[in-house]
Amino acid sequence: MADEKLFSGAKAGAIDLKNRVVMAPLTRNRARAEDDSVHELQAKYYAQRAGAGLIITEASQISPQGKGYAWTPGIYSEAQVEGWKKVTDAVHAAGSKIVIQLWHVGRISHTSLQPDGGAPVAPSAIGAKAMTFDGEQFVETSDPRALGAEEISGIVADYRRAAENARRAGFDGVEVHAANGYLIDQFLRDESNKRDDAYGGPVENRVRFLKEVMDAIVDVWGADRVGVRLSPFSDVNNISDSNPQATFSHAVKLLNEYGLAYLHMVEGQTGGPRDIPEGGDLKALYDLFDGVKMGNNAYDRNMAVEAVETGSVDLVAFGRPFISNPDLVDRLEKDVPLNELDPATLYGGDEKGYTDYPALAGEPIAAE
Ligand code: 8OZ
Repeated sequence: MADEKLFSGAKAGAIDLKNRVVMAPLTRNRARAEDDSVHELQAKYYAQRAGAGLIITEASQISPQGKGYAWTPGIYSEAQVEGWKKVTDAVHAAGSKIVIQLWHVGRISHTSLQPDGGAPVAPSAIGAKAMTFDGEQFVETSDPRALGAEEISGIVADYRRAAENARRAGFDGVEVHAANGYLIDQFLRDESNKRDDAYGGPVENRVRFLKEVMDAIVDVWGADRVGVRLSPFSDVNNISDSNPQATFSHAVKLLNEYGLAYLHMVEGQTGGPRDIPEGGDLKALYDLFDGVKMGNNAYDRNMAVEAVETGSVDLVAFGRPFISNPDLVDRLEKDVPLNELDPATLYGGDEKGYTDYPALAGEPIAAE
């Protein structure tokens, strides 16, 4: 075993990790079309990747309204809980820990994906002009309607129910998806949140929705089994803010109060360059958080080893490399080449490009 700290055990709140390599949340669009549930295929996929110290599932909608793409899984129905139980059992049997990423897409949706074909919801009626996939083609997101103040408590209740469902499904904790231009991020940023009530205006108000969601989820799980993902300097899904440093300083200070399992940051552009825009200071944001820091975005082995060694982060989440390398941790430890990713099989489909990437010759994949 390599003796770098990256491969040593750690704790993320109450969750014991055998190493500091995390499988990042990765949308793969292979849930069952009829009920957005996962099944044996996903159990096999995640268990194959149980070399990770922690697995974060693909983003999973907390309600039918929270859905924005075809074939993403949910965590609001009994069938979905039953399906996720197969996944958590398989991952635990293969020796890792797994948390589910709780997701509401807000305005990043299309009427064809919404209950009764209605408009997606958002803090304000401002369209993202982003793209989504409706099951047949890529389409522009539909213009949203602004949430009524009285509807917001209902969405918080949906997060609570999803958190409770996650417990029943056997997860080790949950990650709140507050990144990448989805609903919580839409509330945080002043471009997408023009509300004039208690949820909009100054940043103290724009963080209120995040706080209410966190309060509900922490009440279910205890703070030490809850993580949060932010992407302060990403404009993915056409999100923007006039002063992300100020907005996210406020958000991180709020999150720091809970004593969470971890804070997970997308460093730079989601899935793109790691550059931080002028006026942005990622380290200053990390420094506002006293707990476990998880970094993500385009890390390679050397960067990850160094980041953990120097303490700039405690855990490193790998995304795409985990898709094509089920035995990623083994390969990183041995410092051997990685399999290439096949972009054609990223979203949707079956076992091809999902559970058929090979481990190193002669090495078993974790689950086999
Ligand atoms: C890629 C495709 C669809 C959704 C995210 C959940 O960006 C996603 C996502 C990624 O956080």
